[in-house]
Amino acid sequence: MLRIITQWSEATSELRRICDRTHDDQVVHKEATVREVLQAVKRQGDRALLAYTLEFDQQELAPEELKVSPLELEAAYSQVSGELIDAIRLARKQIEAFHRQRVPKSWVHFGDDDVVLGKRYTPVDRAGLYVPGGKASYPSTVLMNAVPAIVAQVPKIVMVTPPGKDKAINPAVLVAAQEAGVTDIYRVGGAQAVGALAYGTETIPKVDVITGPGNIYVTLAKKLVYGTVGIDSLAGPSEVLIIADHTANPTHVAADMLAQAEHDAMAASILITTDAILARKVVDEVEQQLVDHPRRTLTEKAIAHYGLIIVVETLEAAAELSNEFAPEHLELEVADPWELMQNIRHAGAIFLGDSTPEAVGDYLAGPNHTLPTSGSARYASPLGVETFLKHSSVIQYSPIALQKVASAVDILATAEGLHSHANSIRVRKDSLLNPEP
Ligand code: HSO
Ligand code: ZN
Repeated sequence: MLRIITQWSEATSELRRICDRTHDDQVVHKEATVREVLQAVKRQGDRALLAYTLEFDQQELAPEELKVSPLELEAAYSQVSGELIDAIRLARKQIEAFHRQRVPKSWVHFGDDDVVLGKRYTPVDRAGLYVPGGKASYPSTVLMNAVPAIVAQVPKIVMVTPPGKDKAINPAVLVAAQEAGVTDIYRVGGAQAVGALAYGTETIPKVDVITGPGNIYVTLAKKLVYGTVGIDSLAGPSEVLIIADHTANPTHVAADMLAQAEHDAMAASILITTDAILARKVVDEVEQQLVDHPRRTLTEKAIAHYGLIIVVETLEAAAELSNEFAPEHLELEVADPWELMQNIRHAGAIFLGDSTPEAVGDYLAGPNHTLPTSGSARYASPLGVETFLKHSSVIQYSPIALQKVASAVDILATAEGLHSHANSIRVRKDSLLNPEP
């Protein structure tokens, strides 16, 4: 059922179809609902949150239940295994170590005549992390969002996540949040949670930046509140593109394609290979590994609609197609992945060689797993410490330095018809002519 194609024109049109898979017609209709939800949260605060939680999540909360209690946070530890806690701790440590490397640092440059120029980095005051509920409630995603915010030294970090059955939240998510250092957690999800973070309610503080993945309603809500707050990105369904040559292992390639497909019925798994025999082996392997897959229906759906194998003549051609697609995840399963990487221009994360499956990066290699999707790797980067920082430009001129540029500023200001701009230079004439020693 995995299709193999060999025609270049078919390959490019199929890649375009897969890349554009999120732009469905229903979005317009959903956007109207999301606007309504956001408006209600803005006007009615907590009351709207509780009403939508009842309507969309079928959970009836009292206002004081919106915030997860210290008791529930503590209890989460007894609901997960010791080995999961250890694995979460290892992942946190490695993600933190990676994100601590090359945190952007403030700098100043002292030029001639005491011109001082620089950049001053400061964190946002408050960050809000969205964590999905249900199937996609991942502790790894909590770490990938919270740890960079902690490293950026954001003073207040809050998390929102929808309540499941019996108002419960996945205990592994609660453990991961605490291990990362987040304890202000609110039991609310969907567009209403994004509205709460953007506008603030009686219980939930307004934040400056909202990060984290979610379903289409969450994504549309993030898009609509952008401007009131900052956001990380608009996450689409996950995707992997694997470039493989004759040295690749078909069992491994198939496993990695399925690891992406099992995320979502709209996830994309693409193989571009120079080896037609490998292509056929991967088709068989995928079939075989699907036989007793616990998420078979969903995974099969993803493979059927957005699974694809393209056979090309050369690795250069494979890289060209990959650059067109700009995948979220790119695996280079070839004899010399470093050499091939020279040809890669657009990808969210690049995994080199057979012993680097995407899963290692999804969990604990250290780099972030929140990556640009749907072709946005052409212009965007992974979530990082920078997502929670901004910088101010720093400028200081001495009198001598100002004197040197005074007439140029005057001329520019006059040319723009901005009298007071010019005047702000002229009124300093005295101090410019008689600079302090
Ligand atoms: N591959 C997903 C991240 C993830 N995988 C979470 C497992 N858990 C998107 O990059
Ligand atoms: Zn994954």
